[in-house]
Amino acid sequence: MKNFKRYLITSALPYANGPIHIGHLAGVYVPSDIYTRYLRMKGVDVISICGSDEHGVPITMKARKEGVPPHVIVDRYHAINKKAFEDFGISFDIYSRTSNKVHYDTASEIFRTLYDKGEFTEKSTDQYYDEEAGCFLADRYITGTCPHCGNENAYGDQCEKCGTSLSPNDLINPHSTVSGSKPVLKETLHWYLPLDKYEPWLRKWILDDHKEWKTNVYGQCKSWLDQGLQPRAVSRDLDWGIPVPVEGAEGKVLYVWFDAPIGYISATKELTPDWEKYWKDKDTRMIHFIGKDNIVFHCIIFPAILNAEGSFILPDNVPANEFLNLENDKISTSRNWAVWLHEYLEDFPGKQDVLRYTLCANAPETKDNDFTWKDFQARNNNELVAILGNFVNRTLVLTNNYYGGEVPKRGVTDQNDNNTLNEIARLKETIEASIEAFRFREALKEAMNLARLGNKYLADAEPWKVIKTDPERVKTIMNISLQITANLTIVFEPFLPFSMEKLCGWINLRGMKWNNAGSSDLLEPGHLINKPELLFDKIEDQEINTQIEKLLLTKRANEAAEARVAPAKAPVTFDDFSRMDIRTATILEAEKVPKTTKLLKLKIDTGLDIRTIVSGIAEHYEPEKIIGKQISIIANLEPRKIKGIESQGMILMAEDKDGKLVMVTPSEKVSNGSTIK
Ligand code: B3M
Ligand code: ZN
Repeated sequence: MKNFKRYLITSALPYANGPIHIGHLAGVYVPSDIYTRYLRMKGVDVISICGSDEHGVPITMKARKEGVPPHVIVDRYHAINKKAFEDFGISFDIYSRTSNKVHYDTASEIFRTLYDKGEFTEKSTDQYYDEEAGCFLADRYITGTCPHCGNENAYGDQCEKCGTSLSPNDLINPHSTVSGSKPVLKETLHWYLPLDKYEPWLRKWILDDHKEWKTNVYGQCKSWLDQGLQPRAVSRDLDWGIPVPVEGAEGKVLYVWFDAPIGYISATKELTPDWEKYWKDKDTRMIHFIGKDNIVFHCIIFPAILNAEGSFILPDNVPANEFLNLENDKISTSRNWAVWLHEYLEDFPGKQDVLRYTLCANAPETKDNDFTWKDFQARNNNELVAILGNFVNRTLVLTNNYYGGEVPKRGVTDQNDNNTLNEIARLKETIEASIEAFRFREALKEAMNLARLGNKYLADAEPWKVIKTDPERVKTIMNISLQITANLTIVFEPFLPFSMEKLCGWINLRGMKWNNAGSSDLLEPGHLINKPELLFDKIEDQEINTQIEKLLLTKRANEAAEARVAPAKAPVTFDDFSRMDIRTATILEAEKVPKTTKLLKLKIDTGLDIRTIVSGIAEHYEPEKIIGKQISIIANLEPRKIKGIESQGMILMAEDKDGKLVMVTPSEKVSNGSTIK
């Protein structure tokens, strides 16, 4: 790799429309912070940039929902999120916001440069307009019926029921969520970035020159490029955002994905007057930390903008992560299915590192991953407490007991001592290589292996026994254990900054650099250490159960909110009910009724007889998969001819709010013909 003079680390600017949760931390901010802290310890010139993304429809939607102006929303969440990052030790050099003047100026200037160079194309299209509210409607502000599944609440950009992505013109019976009225099509002019024009350049820059990018990132870029890039509108009809800085663009603002990445530049300007050396010198290595949903914007659109502008560097790597799920379900703000950072801190005060550790150990680096509270507890109790905490504690307590806290001198070393000392140096190299490759899970595992090494060393050397027979030997053992401890403070600092800060205080060791790691002489003989406390505490089942119950309550509340059950029917008498002969039966044969889509012809054993029933379940069950299934039927329903076949009864099905049909099957096998009452 090229030798770079400095690093510019950016982390996706979170929308200031809600608080930060563990998915954000695991996907973007913990990895970017590990990497930044590591680079700082290496002593290289590095800055870490982040801030709030305060424009775009996500913000105006939230404001409309609460009935307040958008600035109220962004002020609130900017403050909350800035604090959450600080609380968790995410050590940005600046946490800026895209509503700042310097950002307005920077984004406008870049737009204007591209405009003056003739890099945009202009195009008029018909877009939905709300005549009652007097505004054009962003895709998310239009709902209507999905042409694919009939869902009446599909959005202009996507049907959340069947997952199809839509454009507003696809919706049947569209209406505006702003006023409820039926929108009309109206012509509007926008500026487009002709991505198709940059395609050959992007292909070379990514597919040839950046083969080292993570597979998930490279693969997504390749698939975008292979599909062919289209011109992309970089302006919107919206009343919240940065005005398009050209004549005749009243009421139009920059598309949020045009201005947001420029926020990295504006924030750097705000941070330092020396900003140009980070952005305009080819010796700067720029790295974007993002989640997978932001790949196209950071790998294709933003580079195309930077390239068109001409004076800026491009990212050298974009180590995007996949998504983190929570207890086997997608994290969702609207369903409150998340662990919010501020709530975590209330429930687990002082335990930021435990969360950082769990999220890194389980980071969705190559595929989506799951956070569970049980795993969180296990990582804490079995790894942080039992391995790292235990080793450090034994070492420091014994040093205090035997030598009044004074580091003893290492004497003659044996084979095991030498192997252990060599292993310290080797592990430092391994950890470093993993961090450099953005494989933080692996790096963390290797760091923990250093603590494991320490435990094994102590267990084999048994200083607590040897002290009685050979006190000289124990000095060597404790010296080596202390050197391991000192090394731990360095290699764990990027991952567990709060705990390592404490540990550094206990062993009185400050100002270590990354390259001090691997050394066996970090603590000089005679150096004084302090009295330790416990580095980590056990987390009890009770605390974990509280969290699991909290999620269970959320799940129930969501289910209740989502359930739209059919209204109750008029009461019937017991007599009415008992006139129905409901029984168990088993399906013997099943086949599609020719020339129909919904009907299956079933031959069933009712215990009374073998008979034929025609049932409208063909869209829900494949005939060959239901043979042998036990079902419930109404046995005395008057026979009916359906498509020329006599149907002798009806099978009972449960139908949910979405029209999904499932068979009502006895919970255990019973003999056919058993009555249901
Ligand atoms: N705010 C999207 C997101 O939070 C967006 C990132 C901008 S990075 C320049 O996922
Ligand atoms: Zn649909």
